[in-house]
Amino acid sequence: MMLGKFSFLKNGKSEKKEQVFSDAHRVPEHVAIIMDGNGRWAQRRGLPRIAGHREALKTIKKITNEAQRLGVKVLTLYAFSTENWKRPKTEVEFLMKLPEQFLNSYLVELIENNVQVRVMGDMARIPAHTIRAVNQAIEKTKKNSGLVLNFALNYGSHAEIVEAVRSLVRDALDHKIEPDSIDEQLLSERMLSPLLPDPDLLIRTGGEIRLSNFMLWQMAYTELYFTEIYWPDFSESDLRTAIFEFSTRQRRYGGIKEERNGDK
Ligand code: V0D
Repeated sequence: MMLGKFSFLKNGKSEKKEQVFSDAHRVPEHVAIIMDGNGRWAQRRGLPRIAGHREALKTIKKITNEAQRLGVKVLTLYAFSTENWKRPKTEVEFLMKLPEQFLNSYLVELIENNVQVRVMGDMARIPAHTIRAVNQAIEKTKKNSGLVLNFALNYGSHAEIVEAVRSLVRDALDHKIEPDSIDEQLLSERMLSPLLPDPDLLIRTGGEIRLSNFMLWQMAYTELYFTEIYWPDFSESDLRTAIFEFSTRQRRYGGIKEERNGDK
């Protein structure tokens, strides 16, 4: 039954598309992606690593469109980690031009598609030209009500948690909060993603099977999906496969919940 429901997606027949969207629990609300394998994709073709990063931008655009089409509400993409500064200076400089390249190519279309661009991470070390481009995109799309396209930029989960704790301790020392009032909710609110739901599905491309300091707090209950496919090769149908796999896991969980709780 579910296979049927998803197989029509491949031919994109719109009459049945409705059914999937009305069955919202089968589509993850928030998908997070670790877009790995770009350098290896390029090297395998005898190209410099940066050619892979450039190709990665096209994949972001394709996957953003498909995610929106499928009814995903938030797409978080791991663009640059706090550990990525260890890469050669020339590669880092190239990477810092990618937000501008991406936005020059696609911002107009993102605006037309009602996408909201957001960024989470420590902007302190990001070059001014990059920040300018990113802020402009955030500003120009902030009133949009469609898919939230959230880039993790100079992001690290441990640093995020440390910052959240510091801000709570400051408030406690200022007698703004009681130490005993600190709970999961309060800590969540000090994270960099306070207004977003936690990711339902994490996809990591490129064959590594680890989280690499990505949204550790937020991913306590996230379904994890790993694929060998390099990010530049990751296609719309690969996204549908990942979401289909997610929906089968959800369905099993739902079954147990149904037995226990009746309705929900
Ligand atoms: C390189 C693969 C989009 C992973 C994707 C500065 C690494 C391509 C952005 C981007 C990067 C960021 C913010 C924004 C719009 C676009 C990006 C970086 C790297 C690091 F508002 N791709 N991308 N940023 N890569």
